[in-house]
Amino acid sequence: MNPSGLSGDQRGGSVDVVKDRNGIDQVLLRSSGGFSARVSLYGGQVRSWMTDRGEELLFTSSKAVFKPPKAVRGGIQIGFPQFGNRGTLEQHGFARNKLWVIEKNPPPFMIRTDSDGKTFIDLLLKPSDEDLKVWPHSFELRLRVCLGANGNLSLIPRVRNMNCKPFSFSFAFHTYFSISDIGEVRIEGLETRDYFDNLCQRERFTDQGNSLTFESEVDRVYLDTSSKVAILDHGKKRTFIIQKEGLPDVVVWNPWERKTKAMADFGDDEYKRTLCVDGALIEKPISLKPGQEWTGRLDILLLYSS
Ligand code: TA6
Repeated sequence: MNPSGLSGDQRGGSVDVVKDRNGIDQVLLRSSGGFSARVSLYGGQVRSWMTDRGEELLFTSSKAVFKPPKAVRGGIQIGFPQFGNRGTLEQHGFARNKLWVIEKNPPPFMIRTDSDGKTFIDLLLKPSDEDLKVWPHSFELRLRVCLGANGNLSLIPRVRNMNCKPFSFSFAFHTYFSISDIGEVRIEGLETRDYFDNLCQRERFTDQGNSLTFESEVDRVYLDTSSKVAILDHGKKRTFIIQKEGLPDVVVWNPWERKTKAMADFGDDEYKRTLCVDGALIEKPISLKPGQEWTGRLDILLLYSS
């Protein structure tokens, strides 16, 4: 199916909708430069992001369960209306486990979208009666997934309060990057920042100032970080540059050996080949008045080194 009219300007790119093995729609974005991305309407999750060389940039576990109601272990999951497991809501909120729809004519954006000449799709999630029972706030959650000709991936989330009273929420793009080996990567851009350590009852620490490397389990929320963070992968000779707006925090997670073995949908050794680095909004939830909208933005750029 080639649903022209689904996305805006495609110039040389294409947008197709295919069914997955559960009969759920997946949107296949292809850029004029030969890059592609696949987005599932289940969870609004980016399931794949592939280069013009056919290299997959996002990790998906070989043990992932491709059957609702659990989110597939990998890709880019949406954490909304919370990230974490506090309160009565399920871990990381319900948005990643709900069926979204394609929105053909989204309302105007309040920020630059920079989508001209790119291939993109707009998705929408509204709460079901079941969602309203666990989180009694009417909202519209929108997501534009945009693929540039050069492969850059942009995610633009929007949350609108459709209630007659204010609500607050947190948000995260829980992103499983595919890496060569956990011993071969480092993160730059988080030096000297404070972080909550989930391995120490969320105690607050200050980063010591070196780039972050990995020798054991890490589960941290870096607070109020700079707008640019880089994941340098020496093994694959490539760097992911993460640029973000409206998403001040960064979650860094690698479960390491013991925790990975405890997860049924994570292959025993796979912690070596993935690293989660999430643009997020956690420490200071956003409060929206009735009718108000919040917009964020995450751009992931790929650079190769020789
Ligand atoms: O900080 C990331 C984190 O919250 C970890 O604590 C870990 O539980 C991970 O997300 C994955 O969560 P999930 O619910 O997808 O198994």
